[in-house]
Amino acid sequence: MLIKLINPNTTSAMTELMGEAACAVAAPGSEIVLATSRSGAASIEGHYDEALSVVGVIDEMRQGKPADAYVIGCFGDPGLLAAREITAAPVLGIAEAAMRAATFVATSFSIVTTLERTRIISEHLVRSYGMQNHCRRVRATDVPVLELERSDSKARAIILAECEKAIVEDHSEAIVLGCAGMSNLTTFLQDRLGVPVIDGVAAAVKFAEAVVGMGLRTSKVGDLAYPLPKPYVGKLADYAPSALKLSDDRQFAGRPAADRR
Ligand code: 2AL
Repeated sequence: MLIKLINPNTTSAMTELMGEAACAVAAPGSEIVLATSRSGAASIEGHYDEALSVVGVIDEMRQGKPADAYVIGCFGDPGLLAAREITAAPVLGIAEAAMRAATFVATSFSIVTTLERTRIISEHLVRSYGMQNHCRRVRATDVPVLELERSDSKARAIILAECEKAIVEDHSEAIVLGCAGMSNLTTFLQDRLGVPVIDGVAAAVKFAEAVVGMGLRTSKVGDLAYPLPKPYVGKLADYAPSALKLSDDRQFAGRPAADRR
């Protein structure tokens, strides 16, 4: 099974970090293909960064061999529903996957994320995924995304302290890591906190394996149907649905991956 893990930001070191988290949990038959967006922001820390990252995600989905499943490796899940529209292969976002995984092992969780401004983005996601009954609080650390990449950074200690507060003050029973750049912190934090710590990259890869293994494909009835053909103009002319070359994918819609070999 081929799972394409797309980093919507343009920092390839972060893609490598995510790749390690993905490969650590992937089943022996899963091949993880890493892709770093070639256009957009070095880190995604706001609505603007997020909106503009979607084109890079679509580009990576159009590149190379079609995958059995796609994972969008940024905690805002940028472009998740748009990505689901253009393929019948399952597409998973790390925020949704992490929150759903948390509900299997705890009745409540807190999300510990990066900058204060990204807290609001996570709060939107909590509501859109219907997680209000489970998410006690979203906590920002004010650690910038790229700070997570620096070996001399105090980020680990700051994140650990925020997680400790989540357990004591929010009475949360699990921690959801609110950034793909935190995917190497799971063991470090879990060992010190004594509660489940969920990295969305690992969760999304495992859920992708499960969904593909069940022979499920994205529904093409309703809002996730292929985009309607129509002209696109200007800089986005190449993104007109008719230019997306979805035909190979389209003929497999609704059929299990196993039937395609
Ligand atoms: C993220 C993430 O996961 N990658 C990125 O560039 N920004 N999310 C976040 N909350 O900071």
